[in-house]
Amino acid sequence: MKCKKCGKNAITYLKPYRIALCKDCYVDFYKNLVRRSINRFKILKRGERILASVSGGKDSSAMASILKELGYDVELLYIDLGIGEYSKVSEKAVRDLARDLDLDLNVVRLKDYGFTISDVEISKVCSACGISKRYIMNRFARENDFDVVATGHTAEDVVVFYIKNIASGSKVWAEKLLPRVEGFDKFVTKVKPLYEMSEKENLLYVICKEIPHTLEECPHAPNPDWKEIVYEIERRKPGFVKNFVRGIVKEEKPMKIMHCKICGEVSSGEVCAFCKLRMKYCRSKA
Ligand code: Q46
Ligand code: ZN
Repeated sequence: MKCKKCGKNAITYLKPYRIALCKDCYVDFYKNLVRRSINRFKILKRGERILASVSGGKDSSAMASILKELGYDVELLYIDLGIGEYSKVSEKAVRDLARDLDLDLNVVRLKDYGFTISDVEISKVCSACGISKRYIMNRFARENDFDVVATGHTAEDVVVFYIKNIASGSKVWAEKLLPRVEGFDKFVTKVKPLYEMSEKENLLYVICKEIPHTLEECPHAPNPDWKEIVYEIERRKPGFVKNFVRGIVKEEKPMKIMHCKICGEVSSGEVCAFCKLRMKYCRSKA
């Protein structure tokens, strides 16, 4: 198989685009895809200070690298959740990433809030982890004058989230599915620069560019059933995932703003979900 652009030996065939590419042409192709996607959905504005939340995994490492490559003003944030060996391996990958990309790295440790994810009962781990990450990203970004928080969510993440919501009968929270959600009150703007990119495309990019990342999975990673269903549809109908995310339409949802009576952050109740976690798990009961 030859590269369609330059005729060298191809390393991949991208079904949604029906194109075979060599390593160098793939890197250019990926860069153009992300650039066009950021423009199409107005995901980022020039001059914005971006806090890129990185986990050491392929997707957020690809995001950090491409944002730097595209000339954005970006710093990294790593949140140490205290998940044993996994957190250690992840932090090492993130430190290598920051060094190779020459980007400033900020590290926040959940244990400094009095608990870690290892203190949470197994059935609630991912929910507690999600709450903690969102809280820390938002608060750190605001307190350090960042304009946006960028996360490495992929097109598959968005599709799985959408389908799971529908399948469980709950109303889809549309904002979580959008590539850019404007900040308000104490919320900083959240963006997903890899909104249209697939995991395979991100992995290929980090491999081609030799960008530090780890393939180590969190020991609490949920059952991959839903993701496998999405992969299977994509296998049978190439382009499904990209078409799906493009088709997601914004649902406006008025939201009543309240502030947590303990920490003052935006909350849907009197006490925010993060402070409830702290009250339950904080060792010092501070
Ligand atoms: S939520 Fe759950 Fe992830 Fe947190 S506990 Fe691990 S698997 S890291 S994206
Ligand atoms: Zn080529």
